[in-house]
Amino acid sequence: MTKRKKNAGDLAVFGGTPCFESMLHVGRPNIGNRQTLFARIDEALDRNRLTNNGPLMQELEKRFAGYLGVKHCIATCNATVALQITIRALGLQEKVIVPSFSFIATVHALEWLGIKAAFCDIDRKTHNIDPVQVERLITPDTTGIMGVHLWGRPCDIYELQKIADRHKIALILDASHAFGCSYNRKMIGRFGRAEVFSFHATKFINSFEGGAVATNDDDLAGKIRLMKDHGFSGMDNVVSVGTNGRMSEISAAMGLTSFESMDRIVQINKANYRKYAAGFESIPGITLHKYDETEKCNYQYITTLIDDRFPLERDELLKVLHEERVKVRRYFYPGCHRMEPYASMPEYIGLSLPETELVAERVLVFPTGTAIDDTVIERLFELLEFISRNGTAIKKRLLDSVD
Ligand code: T4K
Repeated sequence: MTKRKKNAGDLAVFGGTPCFESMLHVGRPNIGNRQTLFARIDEALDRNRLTNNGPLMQELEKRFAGYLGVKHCIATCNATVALQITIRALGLQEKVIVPSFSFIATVHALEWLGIKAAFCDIDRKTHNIDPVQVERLITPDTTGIMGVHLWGRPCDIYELQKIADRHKIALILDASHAFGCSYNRKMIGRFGRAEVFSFHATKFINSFEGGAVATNDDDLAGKIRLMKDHGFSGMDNVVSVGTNGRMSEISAAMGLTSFESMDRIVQINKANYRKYAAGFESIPGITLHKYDETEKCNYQYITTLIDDRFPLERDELLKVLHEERVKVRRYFYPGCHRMEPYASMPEYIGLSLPETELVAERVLVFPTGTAIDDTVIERLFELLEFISRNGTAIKKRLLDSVD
């Protein structure tokens, strides 16, 4: 770490030395026990079984299903393909209601299958799909609702399920952020027709690339298993349409090893979250998006909103922090409805989702995970306090540098 900053000119954005020697990342992978990982990879190599329903993948499915308390956990190559397969296996068509404030994969999965997204606004307090708005979007061609547990914070499953039941449509949940989280003391993975997890490298536990579908529906699970393997039912016997959604053995090795470190990772994430929470108390204009600590949480995202009390705009702060080697992210700006191809589609031109747009304009996600510790967070808060105190001078110099 470098010496303390005394005036605005010491900021890296104006030519000073960056605060951190190496970049701090939001999605820095948490690496589990390397010896265990290498031993598992060795076993796979010795067996000459690298993919296609291998024993490590089967072990992962069994252990994850047990942990989630769900009948079926079907491992996949990633969450995007898992969503596509699940949507297809459920027979969804025409129109599905989905929040615009999510990673673009949530919406692309629908569009890829020729299904129209009915973009729904969020609840500002939770950043999750707003059931009141969902109800208003239902039309005769609506076949499903896709909720997202954004940041690992469960969406309002109870209300969404009631709406789905009332209209006899499917509820499917994108739980990419929510492995290890609970809703009303029950693990996420048991709700709706199915829930989909991501184990991408940037997730708090990972399988390099990977995902899974969790469901209690035997029939649906059977369809998904077939579809993720080109519809093969045994050798030479294709019985349904399918794709390649398989999880490889090396991914399963990483997934299992990562899973075994989960408690330690969550402990670190939680400690980081509490340290951030205390720090943000003294920075007017940066508000931490809180987790419900009475539920199980993975604490993998440190999400904040920047408001007018902070002297810099969100994007100005992002620029200053990036130069200091703090790679904060403005997930999921500007909202899927404002990204291509959706922004140019006639049905979405002029679409206004005020809550989504407000949150997307203000959101800033900070680094956490096992690569971040108390010392780093303390240094980060010294920097944020410095920026907050010297905001007027910094803003003026930023504006001058644009002219
Ligand atoms: N639904 C939701 C709600 C999702 O959030 C996602 C994925 C999906 C569905 C689809 O899941 P998958 O099909 O991917 O399983 C990242 C991830 O790529 C993406 O998986 C994730 N959501 C999204 C929220 O975050 P980016 O564009 O931020 O990735 P990237 O490469 O900029 O990485 C983020 C940071 O992490 C960088 O600062 C660098 C660091 N990093 C990244 C990787 C991959 C590392 O330090 N090491 C690494 O190996 O999307």
